[in-house]
Amino acid sequence: MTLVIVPTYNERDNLPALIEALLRHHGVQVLVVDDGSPDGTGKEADRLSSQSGGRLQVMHRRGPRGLGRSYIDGMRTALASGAASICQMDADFSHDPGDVPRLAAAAADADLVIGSRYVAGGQLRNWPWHRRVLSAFANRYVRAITRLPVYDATSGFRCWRRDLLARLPLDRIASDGYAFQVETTWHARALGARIQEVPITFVERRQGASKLSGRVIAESALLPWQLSLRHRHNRT
Ligand SMILES: Nc1nc2c(ncn2[C@@H]2O[C@H](COP(=O)(O)OP(=O)(O)OP(=O)(O)O)[C@@H](O)[C@H]2O)c(=O)[nH]1
Ligand SMILES: [Mg+2]
Repeated sequence: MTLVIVPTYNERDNLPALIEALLRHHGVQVLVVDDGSPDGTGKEADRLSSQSGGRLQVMHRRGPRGLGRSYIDGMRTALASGAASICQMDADFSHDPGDVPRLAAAAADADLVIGSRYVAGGQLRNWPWHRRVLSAFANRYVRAITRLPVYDATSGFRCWRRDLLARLPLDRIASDGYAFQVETTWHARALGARIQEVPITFVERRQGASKLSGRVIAESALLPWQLSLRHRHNRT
């Protein structure tokens, strides 16, 4: 079974179509991790869950919100569920739910599969130029400093083989936005994981507003330096 973790904050209008598209795939289950969205995403998720025949679980988080914390809580629950592979994706249709079986299948020969915009065949659609520049720069920056052998380390569309995810030091991961993806990739490599990138087409969000903030960008700018310093001191 493949469990897809979908963190949500104000994604009510995207959620029904996303869940329908995901549950169309045999052997796929979904865990929505909602951070008390003011727009009622959590309630909508509960409604969809009640019609899902047990294939959609909903976690309602309280306290400070955050993408990284949501993923960590979701990953713990996912590991407890016994899923063989655990995927993560955004709720806004930037990631195509139709790609999930392809990513999950690639996890047969890799420990971490990253849906990548920056390998041959990867594409960006309808993204404004300033987002393209920021994302391309961020990935080159991360690769130059951390030497991670990955072209899209900030991608949030991934599938983990269960054994690798179980070995990640989840309680030591502190970063939140895009930096969370970089930090988990870093740990994967430190654990000797086989990391594979498969091309995806990333599309501008369908509905709702972006949550990209200055704080998220600042965190992402600092993290590669912290990781490479840790590495020099031989800690992972
Ligand atoms: N649980 C939770 N989910 C979040 C939070 N912030 C963003 N998300 C979700 O995480 C996914 C990816 O969000 P981001 O890529 O950071 O930002 P975004 O809002 O999608 O921004 P754009 O894609 O640039 O429009 C989406 O499904 C969001 O709803 C948060 O604090 N908590
Ligand atoms: Mg998005």
